[in-house]
Amino acid sequence: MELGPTELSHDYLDLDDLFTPDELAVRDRVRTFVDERIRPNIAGWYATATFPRELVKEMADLGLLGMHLSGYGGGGRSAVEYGLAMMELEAGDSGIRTFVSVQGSLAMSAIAKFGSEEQKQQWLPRMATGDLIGCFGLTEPSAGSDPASMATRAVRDGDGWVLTGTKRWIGLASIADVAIIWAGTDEGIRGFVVPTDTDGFTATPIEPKLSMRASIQCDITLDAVRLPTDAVLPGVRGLKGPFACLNEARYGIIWGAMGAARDSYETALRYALERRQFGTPIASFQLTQQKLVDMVLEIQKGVLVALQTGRLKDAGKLRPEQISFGKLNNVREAIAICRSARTILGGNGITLEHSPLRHADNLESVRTYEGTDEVHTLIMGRAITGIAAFGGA
Ligand code: TGC
Repeated sequence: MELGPTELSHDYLDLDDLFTPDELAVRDRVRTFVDERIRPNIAGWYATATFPRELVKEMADLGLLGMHLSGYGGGGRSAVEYGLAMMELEAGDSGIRTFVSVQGSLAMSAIAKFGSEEQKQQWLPRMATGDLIGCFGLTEPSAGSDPASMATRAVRDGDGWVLTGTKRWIGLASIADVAIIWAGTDEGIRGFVVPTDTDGFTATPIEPKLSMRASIQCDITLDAVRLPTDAVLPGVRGLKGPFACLNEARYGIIWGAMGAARDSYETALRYALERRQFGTPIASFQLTQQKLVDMVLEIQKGVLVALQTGRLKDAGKLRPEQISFGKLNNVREAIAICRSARTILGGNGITLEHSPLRHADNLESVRTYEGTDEVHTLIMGRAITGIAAFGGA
Protein backbone atom coordinates (compact mmCIF):
# COMPACT_ATOMS: atom_id res chain seq x y z
CA MET A 1 0.00 0.00 0.00
CA GLU A 2 1.33 3.41 -0.88
CA LEU A 3 1.32 5.70 2.12
CA GLY A 4 0.35 9.31 1.73
CA PRO A 5 2.41 11.95 3.47
CA THR A 6 0.09 12.09 6.47
CA GLU A 7 -1.10 8.52 7.01
CA LEU A 8 1.48 7.71 9.67
CA SER A 9 2.07 11.28 10.69
CA HIS A 10 -0.20 11.40 13.73
CA ASP A 11 0.25 8.01 15.39
CA TYR A 12 3.26 6.37 13.80
CA LEU A 13 3.44 3.34 16.08
CA ASP A 14 -0.33 2.89 16.50
CA LEU A 15 -0.05 3.92 20.13
CA ASP A 16 -3.82 4.46 20.22
CA ASP A 17 -4.04 0.66 20.42
CA LEU A 18 -2.52 0.87 23.90
CA PHE A 19 -5.44 2.87 25.30
CA THR A 20 -8.93 1.71 26.27
CA PRO A 21 -12.02 3.13 24.55
CA ASP A 22 -12.85 5.04 27.76
CA GLU A 23 -9.39 6.59 27.83
CA LEU A 24 -9.62 7.61 24.18
CA ALA A 25 -13.09 9.06 24.78
CA VAL A 26 -11.72 11.31 27.54
CA ARG A 27 -8.89 12.39 25.27
CA ASP A 28 -11.21 13.15 22.39
CA ARG A 29 -13.59 15.21 24.54
CA VAL A 30 -10.72 17.39 25.74
CA ARG A 31 -9.27 17.58 22.23
CA THR A 32 -12.59 18.92 20.93
CA PHE A 33 -12.70 21.48 23.74
CA VAL A 34 -9.18 22.63 22.88
CA ASP A 35 -10.03 22.87 19.18
CA GLU A 36 -13.18 24.88 19.83
CA ARG A 37 -12.30 27.05 22.81
CA ILE A 38 -8.53 27.41 23.04
CA ARG A 39 -7.03 27.28 19.54
CA PRO A 40 -9.12 30.11 18.08
CA ASN A 41 -8.31 32.44 20.99
CA ILE A 42 -4.94 31.56 22.44
CA ALA A 43 -2.85 33.94 20.34
CA GLY A 44 -4.93 36.88 21.58
CA TRP A 45 -4.78 35.78 25.21
CA TYR A 46 -1.05 35.28 24.92
CA ALA A 47 -0.51 38.67 23.28
CA THR A 48 -2.48 40.49 25.95
CA ALA A 49 -1.27 38.32 28.85
CA THR A 50 -4.82 37.30 29.69
CA PHE A 51 -5.85 34.24 31.67
CA PRO A 52 -9.23 33.24 30.19
CA ARG A 53 -11.15 32.97 33.41
CA GLU A 54 -14.34 32.22 31.51
CA LEU A 55 -12.90 28.78 30.70
CA VAL A 56 -12.80 27.75 34.37
CA LYS A 57 -16.47 26.72 34.55
CA GLU A 58 -16.27 25.07 31.14
CA MET A 59 -13.29 23.00 32.24
CA ALA A 60 -15.10 22.12 35.46
CA ASP A 61 -18.11 20.98 33.43
CA LEU A 62 -15.74 18.77 31.41
CA GLY A 63 -14.71 17.17 34.71
CA LEU A 64 -11.14 18.46 34.53
CA LEU A 65 -10.85 19.97 38.03
CA GLY A 66 -9.87 17.34 40.55
CA MET A 67 -10.33 14.86 37.73
CA HIS A 68 -8.31 12.04 39.30
CA LEU A 69 -9.44 12.62 42.89
CA SER A 70 -12.17 10.45 44.37
CA GLY A 71 -15.09 11.79 46.38
CA TYR A 72 -15.95 15.38 47.31
CA GLY A 73 -16.80 16.20 43.71
CA GLY A 74 -13.61 14.70 42.28
CA GLY A 75 -13.92 12.95 38.93
CA GLY A 76 -12.57 9.54 40.00
CA ARG A 77 -10.72 9.21 36.71
CA SER A 78 -7.57 7.13 36.29
CA ALA A 79 -4.08 8.56 36.12
CA VAL A 80 -3.88 7.67 32.43
CA GLU A 81 -7.15 9.44 31.68
CA TYR A 82 -5.92 12.48 33.60
CA GLY A 83 -2.65 12.35 31.69
CA LEU A 84 -4.35 12.19 28.32
CA ALA A 85 -6.45 15.21 29.28
CA MET A 86 -3.31 17.14 30.26
CA MET A 87 -1.68 16.24 26.95
CA GLU A 88 -4.63 17.66 25.02
CA LEU A 89 -4.84 20.81 27.15
CA GLU A 90 -1.16 21.56 26.71
CA ALA A 91 -1.49 21.04 22.96
CA GLY A 92 -3.60 24.17 23.39
CA ASP A 93 -1.33 26.02 25.80
CA SER A 94 0.83 25.24 28.85
CA GLY A 95 -0.78 28.08 30.77
CA ILE A 96 -4.23 26.51 30.52
CA ARG A 97 -2.89 23.10 31.54
CA THR A 98 -1.10 24.80 34.43
CA PHE A 99 -4.37 26.18 35.77
CA VAL A 100 -5.90 22.70 35.86
CA SER A 101 -2.74 21.35 37.46
CA VAL A 102 -2.55 24.02 40.17
CA GLN A 103 -6.24 23.63 40.95
CA GLY A 104 -6.47 19.83 40.90
CA SER A 105 -3.01 18.36 41.39
CA LEU A 106 -1.72 20.90 43.90
CA ALA A 107 -4.42 22.80 45.81
CA MET A 108 -7.21 20.20 45.78
CA SER A 109 -4.75 17.36 46.11
CA ALA A 110 -3.22 18.90 49.26
CA ILE A 111 -6.65 19.08 50.90
CA ALA A 112 -7.69 15.64 49.64
CA LYS A 113 -4.50 13.99 50.87
CA PHE A 114 -3.95 15.80 54.16
CA GLY A 115 -7.09 17.77 55.02
CA SER A 116 -9.61 17.12 57.79
CA GLU A 117 -13.09 15.90 56.92
CA GLU A 118 -14.37 19.44 57.49
CA GLN A 119 -11.74 20.97 55.23
CA LYS A 120 -12.54 18.48 52.48
CA GLN A 121 -16.25 19.20 52.68
CA GLN A 122 -15.75 22.95 52.90
CA TRP A 123 -13.44 23.36 49.92
CA LEU A 124 -13.24 20.42 47.53
CA PRO A 125 -16.75 20.23 46.01
CA ARG A 126 -16.78 23.92 45.08
CA MET A 127 -13.23 23.71 43.74
CA ALA A 128 -14.31 20.80 41.53
CA THR A 129 -17.16 22.89 40.11
CA GLY A 130 -14.84 25.84 39.50
CA ASP A 131 -16.78 28.06 41.91
CA LEU A 132 -13.63 28.41 43.98
CA ILE A 133 -10.09 28.72 42.69
CA GLY A 134 -7.11 27.44 44.66
CA CYS A 135 -3.39 28.08 44.65
CA PHE A 136 -0.36 26.40 46.25
CA GLY A 137 2.32 28.40 48.01
CA LEU A 138 5.61 26.61 48.45
CA THR A 139 8.31 28.51 46.54
CA GLU A 140 9.79 31.69 48.02
CA PRO A 141 12.04 34.43 46.65
CA SER A 142 15.03 32.74 48.31
CA ALA A 143 13.77 29.14 48.38
CA GLY A 144 13.15 27.62 44.96
CA SER A 145 14.88 24.29 44.38
CA ASP A 146 15.54 24.09 48.13
CA PRO A 147 12.14 24.49 49.81
CA ALA A 148 13.64 23.23 53.08
CA SER A 149 15.19 26.69 53.41
CA MET A 150 11.82 28.46 53.38
CA ALA A 151 11.56 31.51 55.62
CA THR A 152 7.77 31.70 55.97
CA ARG A 153 6.83 30.97 59.57
CA ALA A 154 3.61 30.05 61.34
CA VAL A 155 3.52 30.56 65.10
CA ARG A 156 0.83 29.55 67.52
CA ASP A 157 -0.87 32.55 69.03
CA GLY A 158 -3.68 32.04 71.53
CA ASP A 159 -6.23 29.80 69.87
CA GLY A 160 -4.85 30.18 66.37
CA TRP A 161 -1.85 30.68 64.11
CA VAL A 162 -0.09 33.73 62.69
CA LEU A 163 1.64 33.37 59.30
CA THR A 164 4.39 35.71 58.16
CA GLY A 165 6.50 35.51 55.02
CA THR A 166 6.58 35.74 51.25
CA LYS A 167 5.94 33.29 48.41
CA ARG A 168 6.89 33.67 44.75
CA TRP A 169 5.81 32.20 41.41
CA ILE A 170 2.48 31.10 42.80
CA GLY A 171 0.10 30.26 39.98
CA LEU A 172 -3.34 31.89 39.98
CA ALA A 173 -2.86 33.43 43.43
CA SER A 174 -4.31 36.82 42.51
CA ILE A 175 -7.63 35.26 41.46
CA ALA A 176 -7.62 32.43 44.00
CA ASP A 177 -10.20 32.11 46.75
CA VAL A 178 -8.04 29.82 48.84
CA ALA A 179 -4.29 29.30 49.18
CA ILE A 180 -2.47 26.27 50.52
CA ILE A 181 0.51 27.85 52.26
CA TRP A 182 3.46 25.79 53.48
CA ALA A 183 5.27 27.30 56.45
CA GLY A 184 7.86 26.38 59.06
CA THR A 185 6.54 25.79 62.58
CA ASP A 186 7.99 24.47 65.84
CA GLU A 187 6.63 21.10 64.66
CA GLY A 188 8.32 21.22 61.25
CA ILE A 189 6.85 22.37 57.93
CA ARG A 190 3.07 22.36 57.88
CA GLY A 191 0.37 23.26 55.38
CA PHE A 192 -2.33 25.87 56.03
CA VAL A 193 -5.62 26.48 54.28
CA VAL A 194 -5.77 30.25 53.89
CA PRO A 195 -8.84 32.05 52.52
CA THR A 196 -7.32 34.76 50.36
CA ASP A 197 -9.59 37.44 51.78
CA THR A 198 -7.92 37.05 55.18
CA ASP A 199 -6.35 40.28 56.44
CA GLY A 200 -2.63 40.42 55.65
CA PHE A 201 -2.81 38.19 52.53
CA THR A 202 -1.75 39.97 49.32
CA ALA A 203 -1.11 38.46 45.89
CA THR A 204 0.51 40.50 43.12
CA PRO A 205 0.91 39.21 39.55
CA ILE A 206 4.51 39.06 38.30
CA GLU A 207 4.69 41.02 35.06
CA PRO A 208 5.80 41.27 32.34
CA LYS A 209 6.60 37.64 31.52
CA LEU A 210 8.07 36.13 28.35
CA SER A 211 6.51 32.73 29.07
CA MET A 212 3.13 31.41 30.28
CA ARG A 213 1.51 34.66 29.24
CA ALA A 214 -2.00 33.15 29.22
CA SER A 215 -1.55 32.24 32.86
CA ILE A 216 -0.95 34.16 36.10
CA GLN A 217 1.98 33.78 38.48
CA CYS A 218 2.20 35.88 41.61
CA ASP A 219 4.17 37.09 44.57
CA ILE A 220 2.33 36.51 47.83
CA THR A 221 2.90 38.54 50.98
CA LEU A 222 1.75 37.11 54.30
CA ASP A 223 1.75 39.97 56.76
CA ALA A 224 0.80 38.50 60.13
CA VAL A 225 -2.06 36.52 58.62
CA ARG A 226 -4.16 35.28 61.55
CA LEU A 227 -5.80 31.89 61.14
CA PRO A 228 -7.91 29.64 63.37
CA THR A 229 -6.39 26.46 64.83
CA ASP A 230 -8.24 24.30 62.35
CA ALA A 231 -6.64 26.04 59.36
CA VAL A 232 -3.71 23.64 59.53
CA LEU A 233 -3.77 20.50 57.36
CA PRO A 234 -3.77 17.82 60.06
CA GLY A 235 -2.61 14.92 57.90
CA VAL A 236 1.06 15.70 57.34
CA ARG A 237 4.18 17.27 58.82
CA GLY A 238 7.39 17.90 56.94
CA LEU A 239 8.32 18.46 53.33
CA LYS A 240 6.93 15.14 52.25
CA GLY A 241 3.54 16.89 52.30
CA PRO A 242 4.19 19.43 49.54
CA PHE A 243 6.41 16.94 47.70
CA ALA A 244 3.52 14.45 47.56
CA CYS A 245 1.46 17.15 45.83
CA LEU A 246 4.35 18.08 43.52
CA ASN A 247 4.48 14.42 42.47
CA GLU A 248 0.94 14.81 41.12
CA ALA A 249 1.74 18.00 39.22
CA ARG A 250 5.03 16.66 37.88
CA TYR A 251 3.20 13.57 36.65
CA GLY A 252 0.76 15.71 34.65
CA ILE A 253 3.66 17.59 33.07
CA ILE A 254 5.06 14.34 31.65
CA TRP A 255 1.95 14.11 29.47
CA GLY A 256 1.40 17.81 28.94
CA ALA A 257 4.82 18.44 27.45
CA MET A 258 4.10 15.88 24.75
CA GLY A 259 0.93 17.79 23.86
CA ALA A 260 2.91 20.97 23.23
CA ALA A 261 5.45 18.95 21.23
CA ARG A 262 2.79 17.25 19.14
CA ASP A 263 1.04 20.50 18.34
CA SER A 264 4.34 22.04 17.24
CA TYR A 265 5.23 19.05 15.10
CA GLU A 266 1.81 18.96 13.43
CA THR A 267 2.02 22.70 12.76
CA ALA A 268 5.46 22.28 11.19
CA LEU A 269 4.36 19.28 9.13
CA ARG A 270 1.35 21.11 7.71
CA TYR A 271 3.48 24.12 6.91
CA ALA A 272 6.23 22.04 5.32
CA LEU A 273 3.73 20.36 3.00
CA GLU A 274 2.25 23.69 1.88
CA ARG A 275 5.23 26.01 1.86
CA ARG A 276 7.11 25.98 -1.44
CA GLN A 277 10.68 27.16 -1.93
CA PHE A 278 12.95 26.47 -4.88
CA GLY A 279 9.85 25.24 -6.73
CA THR A 280 8.96 22.43 -4.33
CA PRO A 281 7.29 21.93 -0.92
CA ILE A 282 9.93 22.28 1.78
CA ALA A 283 8.74 18.88 3.10
CA SER A 284 10.59 17.41 0.12
CA PHE A 285 13.93 18.67 1.45
CA GLN A 286 15.98 16.04 3.21
CA LEU A 287 16.91 18.42 6.01
CA THR A 288 13.23 19.15 6.69
CA GLN A 289 12.35 15.47 6.68
CA GLN A 290 15.19 14.82 9.12
CA LYS A 291 13.70 17.37 11.51
CA LEU A 292 10.18 15.97 11.19
CA VAL A 293 11.36 12.40 11.68
CA ASP A 294 13.35 13.35 14.78
CA MET A 295 10.18 14.94 16.17
CA VAL A 296 8.11 11.83 15.49
CA LEU A 297 10.73 9.63 17.17
CA GLU A 298 10.80 11.70 20.36
CA ILE A 299 7.04 12.29 20.56
CA GLN A 300 6.28 8.60 20.20
CA LYS A 301 8.92 7.70 22.80
CA GLY A 302 7.70 10.45 25.11
CA VAL A 303 4.10 9.23 24.96
CA LEU A 304 5.32 5.71 25.79
CA VAL A 305 7.18 7.12 28.81
CA ALA A 306 4.03 8.97 29.86
CA LEU A 307 1.88 5.90 29.43
CA GLN A 308 4.22 3.66 31.43
CA THR A 309 4.35 6.16 34.29
CA GLY A 310 0.56 6.40 34.12
CA ARG A 311 0.08 2.64 34.25
CA LEU A 312 2.50 2.47 37.20
CA LYS A 313 0.56 5.27 38.93
CA ASP A 314 -2.76 3.52 38.40
CA ALA A 315 -1.20 0.37 39.87
CA GLY A 316 -0.04 2.36 42.91
CA LYS A 317 3.59 1.63 42.08
CA LEU A 318 4.92 4.91 40.65
CA ARG A 319 7.99 6.18 42.50
CA PRO A 320 9.06 9.85 42.65
CA GLU A 321 12.34 9.13 40.87
CA GLN A 322 10.37 7.58 38.00
CA ILE A 323 8.33 10.77 37.76
CA SER A 324 11.65 12.64 37.50
CA PHE A 325 12.58 10.44 34.51
CA GLY A 326 9.41 11.44 32.71
CA LYS A 327 9.45 15.13 33.57
CA LEU A 328 13.12 15.58 32.71
CA ASN A 329 12.97 13.65 29.45
CA ASN A 330 9.65 14.79 28.10
CA VAL A 331 10.03 18.51 28.79
CA ARG A 332 13.59 18.52 27.47
CA GLU A 333 12.57 16.75 24.27
CA ALA A 334 9.44 18.88 23.92
CA ILE A 335 11.45 22.10 23.98
CA ALA A 336 13.82 20.75 21.34
CA ILE A 337 10.87 19.71 19.17
CA CYS A 338 9.12 23.09 19.48
CA ARG A 339 12.30 24.95 18.59
CA SER A 340 13.00 22.67 15.65
CA ALA A 341 9.40 23.12 14.47
CA ARG A 342 9.95 26.88 14.58
CA THR A 343 12.91 26.57 12.23
CA ILE A 344 10.70 24.84 9.65
CA LEU A 345 8.32 27.79 9.86
CA GLY A 346 11.16 30.18 9.08
CA GLY A 347 10.48 33.83 9.81
CA ASN A 348 6.74 33.16 10.04
CA GLY A 349 7.51 31.03 13.08
CA ILE A 350 8.29 34.04 15.23
CA THR A 351 4.74 35.37 15.00
CA LEU A 352 1.84 34.38 17.23
CA GLU A 353 0.08 33.07 14.13
CA HIS A 354 1.93 29.80 14.72
CA SER A 355 2.21 27.86 17.96
CA PRO A 356 5.75 26.37 18.20
CA LEU A 357 7.64 29.37 19.59
CA ARG A 358 4.79 30.10 22.03
CA HIS A 359 4.98 26.48 23.20
CA ALA A 360 8.79 26.65 23.46
CA ASP A 361 8.59 29.84 25.51
CA ASN A 362 5.98 28.28 27.80
CA LEU A 363 8.11 25.19 28.24
CA GLU A 364 10.92 27.34 29.66
CA SER A 365 8.62 27.74 32.67
CA VAL A 366 7.59 24.11 32.62
CA ARG A 367 11.23 22.95 32.65
CA THR A 368 11.80 25.21 35.66
CA TYR A 369 8.77 24.77 37.88
CA GLU A 370 7.93 21.59 39.78
CA GLY A 371 11.64 20.80 39.85
CA THR A 372 14.20 22.10 37.37
CA ASP A 373 16.01 19.89 34.87
CA GLU A 374 18.95 19.98 37.27
CA VAL A 375 16.89 18.86 40.29
CA HIS A 376 15.36 15.96 38.36
CA THR A 377 18.77 14.97 37.00
CA LEU A 378 20.09 14.79 40.55
CA ILE A 379 17.04 12.91 41.83
CA MET A 380 17.76 10.34 39.12
CA GLY A 381 21.47 10.45 39.92
CA ARG A 382 20.72 9.67 43.55
CA ALA A 383 18.38 6.86 42.52
CA ILE A 384 21.07 5.30 40.34
CA THR A 385 24.10 5.77 42.59
CA GLY A 386 22.65 6.03 46.06
CA ILE A 387 24.57 9.28 46.51
CA ALA A 388 22.76 12.59 46.96
CA ALA A 389 24.52 15.36 45.03
CA PHE A 390 22.22 18.28 45.76
CA GLY A 391 25.18 20.34 46.95
CA GLY A 392 25.58 22.70 49.85
CA ALA A 393 26.59 21.97 53.37
P1 TGC B 1 14.60 15.98 51.94
O1 TGC B 1 14.64 17.33 52.54
O2 TGC B 1 15.62 15.04 52.37
O3 TGC B 1 13.19 15.22 52.13
C1 TGC B 1 12.21 15.78 52.83
C2 TGC B 1 11.14 14.72 52.99
O4 TGC B 1 10.38 14.69 51.78
C3 TGC B 1 10.40 13.36 51.26
N1 TGC B 1 10.41 13.49 49.81
C4 TGC B 1 9.35 13.15 49.07
N2 TGC B 1 8.17 12.61 49.39
C5 TGC B 1 7.31 12.39 48.40
N3 TGC B 1 7.59 12.65 47.11
C6 TGC B 1 8.77 13.19 46.75
N4 TGC B 1 9.01 13.47 45.48
C7 TGC B 1 9.71 13.45 47.75
N5 TGC B 1 10.95 14.00 47.76
C8 TGC B 1 11.36 14.00 49.02
C9 TGC B 1 11.65 12.75 51.81
O5 TGC B 1 11.55 11.35 51.82
C10 TGC B 1 11.66 13.31 53.22
O6 TGC B 1 10.68 12.61 53.96
P2 TGC B 1 10.89 12.40 55.55
O7 TGC B 1 9.75 11.55 55.98
O8 TGC B 1 12.22 11.71 55.70
O9 TGC B 1 10.87 13.76 56.17
O10 TGC B 1 14.53 16.26 50.47
P3 TGC B 1 15.29 15.48 49.37
O11 TGC B 1 16.76 15.47 49.67
O12 TGC B 1 14.63 14.17 49.12
O13 TGC B 1 14.98 16.44 48.17
C11 TGC B 1 15.92 17.33 47.68
C12 TGC B 1 15.32 17.87 46.38
C13 TGC B 1 16.27 18.90 45.79
C14 TGC B 1 15.12 16.72 45.41
C15 TGC B 1 13.96 18.51 46.74
O14 TGC B 1 14.14 19.56 47.62
C16 TGC B 1 13.21 18.99 45.52
O15 TGC B 1 12.48 18.26 44.87
N6 TGC B 1 13.37 20.30 45.18
C17 TGC B 1 12.62 20.91 44.11
C18 TGC B 1 11.46 21.64 44.69
C19 TGC B 1 10.51 22.06 43.61
O16 TGC B 1 10.10 21.27 42.77
N7 TGC B 1 10.08 23.30 43.68
C20 TGC B 1 9.19 23.88 42.71
C21 TGC B 1 7.81 24.03 43.29
S1 TGC B 1 6.74 24.71 42.13
C22 TGC B 1 5.98 25.95 43.01
O17 TGC B 1 6.17 26.18 44.14
C23 TGC B 1 4.98 26.71 42.33
S2 TGC B 1 3.53 25.81 42.49
C24 TGC B 1 3.04 25.73 40.88
C25 TGC B 1 2.33 26.95 40.47
O18 TGC B 1 1.78 27.64 41.34
O19 TGC B 1 2.34 27.27 39.26
